[in-house]
Amino acid sequence: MDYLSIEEGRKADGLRLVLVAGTPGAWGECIKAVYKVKGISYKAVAQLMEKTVDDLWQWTGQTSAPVAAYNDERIRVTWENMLWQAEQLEPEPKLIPANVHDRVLMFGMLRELAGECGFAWDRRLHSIAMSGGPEANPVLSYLAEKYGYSESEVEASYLRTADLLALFSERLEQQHKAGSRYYIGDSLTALDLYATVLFAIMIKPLPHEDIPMPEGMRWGFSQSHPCLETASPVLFEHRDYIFDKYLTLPLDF
Ligand SMILES: N[C@@H](CCC(=O)N[C@@H](CS)C(=O)NCC(=O)O)C(=O)O
Repeated sequence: MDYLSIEEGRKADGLRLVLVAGTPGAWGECIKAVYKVKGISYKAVAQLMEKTVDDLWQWTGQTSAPVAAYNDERIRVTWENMLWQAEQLEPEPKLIPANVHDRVLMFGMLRELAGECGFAWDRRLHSIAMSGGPEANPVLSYLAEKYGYSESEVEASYLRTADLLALFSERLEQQHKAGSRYYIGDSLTALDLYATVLFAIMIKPLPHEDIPMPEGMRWGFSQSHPCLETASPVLFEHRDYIFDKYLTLPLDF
C-alpha cells in the first residue's frame, strides 16, 4: 500500500485515512473493511508511531490512528465517528441498522468490542503483559503508558474479555437458530465487520500469508489464556464466512 506522509496527507483533499503503516492496526483494518464493503476510496497516510507523533498531534490534536479526514470537515478520530462518516459518505450498503432496537444492540456490542476498555483495547493490554510487560522494550513501554497499562487493569481486562467472548458466542448461536449468519437481524452490519477483523488479528491470528504481522505482535496475540476459552467455534466460523463473502485476504497495509 502506498502512503502519503502526514504533511502530504494534511494538505491533500478528499478522504484521507491515517493508518499505522506496516502493521495490521486493529481499528484501522476495521474502518478499511467498512470502506471496502461500501466501495469508498481514500488516500492512506502513514503514522509511524513515535516518529510522527508531533506532526499528527499538530494536525489532529491526538496521536493515535486511524484518523479520517474528509476535505476540510472536522477530523474523525474514534471508531464511532468514522463509522457514521462512512455511512453518510456512502449510504449503501447500510451498515448501521435503521431500526432503533437493532441499532442500540449493535452499538452496545460494538462499543464493548472497539471502545475504551473494550475487547481490542484489552487484547492490547494482554499482549503487552504476555510479552514481558512495559519494561520488555520501548514500543511496549510507549503503548503501556499511552493506553493505561497496570496490573489491576490487566486483571480486570481478562474478566471483560471472557465475558465478551461468551456473549458474542451466545449471540451467534441464537442467530444461527433463527436462521441468520449475522450478529444483528438477517444482514451484514458494521458489527460483523469489526468482529471479523478484530478476532482475526487479536485471537488466534490468521496465518502469516493472510495477515502478515511483526513477529512480536503475532506472538502476543497467539498466546493461549483462560479468558479466551469462552470463545466458541461459531465465532471463527462467522469470521471465515464474512472474510469469504465480503472482504479480501491477505490484508494489505
Ligand atoms: N481512538 C481510536 C483507537 C485508536 C488506537 O488505539 N490506535 C492504536 C492501534 S491501531 C494506535 O494508534 N497505536 C499506535 C500508537 O498509539 O502510536 C478509535 O476509537 O478508533
